[in-house]
Amino acid sequence: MNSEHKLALLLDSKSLDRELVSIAEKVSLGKRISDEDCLTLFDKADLPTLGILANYIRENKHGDKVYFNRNFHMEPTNVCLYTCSFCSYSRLIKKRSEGWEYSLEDMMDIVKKYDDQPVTEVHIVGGVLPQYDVAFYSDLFRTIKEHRPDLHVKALTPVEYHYIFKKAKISYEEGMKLMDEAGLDSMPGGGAEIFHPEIRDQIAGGKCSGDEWLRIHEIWHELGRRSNATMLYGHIEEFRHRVHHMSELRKLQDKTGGFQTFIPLKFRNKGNDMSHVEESTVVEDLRNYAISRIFLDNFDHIKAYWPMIGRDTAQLSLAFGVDDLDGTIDDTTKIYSMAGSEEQNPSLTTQQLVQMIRRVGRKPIERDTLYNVVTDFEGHVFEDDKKYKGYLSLPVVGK
Ligand code: V47
Ligand code: SF4
Repeated sequence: MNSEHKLALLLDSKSLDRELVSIAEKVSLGKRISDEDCLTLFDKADLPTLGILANYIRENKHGDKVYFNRNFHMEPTNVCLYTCSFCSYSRLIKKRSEGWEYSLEDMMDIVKKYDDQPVTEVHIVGGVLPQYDVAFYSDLFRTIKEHRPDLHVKALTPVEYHYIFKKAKISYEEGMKLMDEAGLDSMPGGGAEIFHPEIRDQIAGGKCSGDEWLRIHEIWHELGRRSNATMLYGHIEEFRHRVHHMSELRKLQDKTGGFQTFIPLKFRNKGNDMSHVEESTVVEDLRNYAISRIFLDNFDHIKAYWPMIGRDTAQLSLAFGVDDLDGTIDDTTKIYSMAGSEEQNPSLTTQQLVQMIRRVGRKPIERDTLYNVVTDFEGHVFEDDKKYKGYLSLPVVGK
């Protein structure tokens, strides 16, 4: 049964809550749901219902395609001036000696390690420290581009940009223009956490506000460039805060169209000041993916960051609105393993990622950062595919 038939059955159902029927009707007609509808989904909708709605939208947009890219991460430092209570990764400036602080040369040594590998993107993010300023990052972006012009530099978030522009006494507009000229290609989605001040003031350690985060993305989009957006969920926020967060993103996207992907990030509670806060369940994680797919009608992609949630949940998420699994990665990020993520040493080869997608009946597509197709793996045979043979004919999860 395809996703359209399932939605038709849902609409016919006599037992479905009336408010949910009205939301399902909007979805079937391709109409936008309101903030109130979104809260109703969080409050009332069970996982199977959400799966039918989200999968219908996901398959209309992307069919069976699942995107991933080949990237590596670089983290200049894990020492940070800020004190976000969910962060397991940063070392306070007082404990500086326990952390790392790379120079431009150290960073370039990392870039050069990938010289003979077909990676298309470097993802750069880390702690905030005074020596990592406008001059440092401009030099870094320029040097990377001189060394490897085709490598897409996806770097830093409004958290760093707000800090370095303030320190340099330049406006956001001037600052983002300088970054553009230095070689920045796009911005990752981090630092968003939860925009609502009721929550942000408690967890975000004094870093940029929700409005400042949104404004820096807006300016970047006005320069004709693209970025991603995240939401750190499953801690002390309520559903209404998630709705507010996604609603702010949807409004900005209506204005600029510059966001590519929404990435819900599940809060992990190991080794941070919020270890007493229980983590969300897998059911809640899947509900959250599905609701974001239904609500964010103007976002092309919903990404599940597999190192954080693990491979099994990542596979499941593909039936709940997700169409992107981030990258092959290469054990180069410590942000999540230190917070207790499923994957302690996240690393998957292209073949493993392709098989992971095929095993749930979807079609793997390697993309670049801007979603141009690099390789369509349709019909592609790897040398030792035989061991996966039994799985390749399985129907798509949920079909
Ligand atoms: O902003 C930190 C999150 C983010 C924890 O744009 C935590 O393609 C859960 O934004 N539990 C940074 N999350 C990472 C990020 C990202 C990741 C992958 C792809 C992209 C993209 C962006 O990590 C931070 C924060 O929200 N984070 N600590 C934690 N304990
Ligand atoms: Fe610093 Fe980022 Fe950690 Fe906050 S989340 S303490 S800004 S490294």
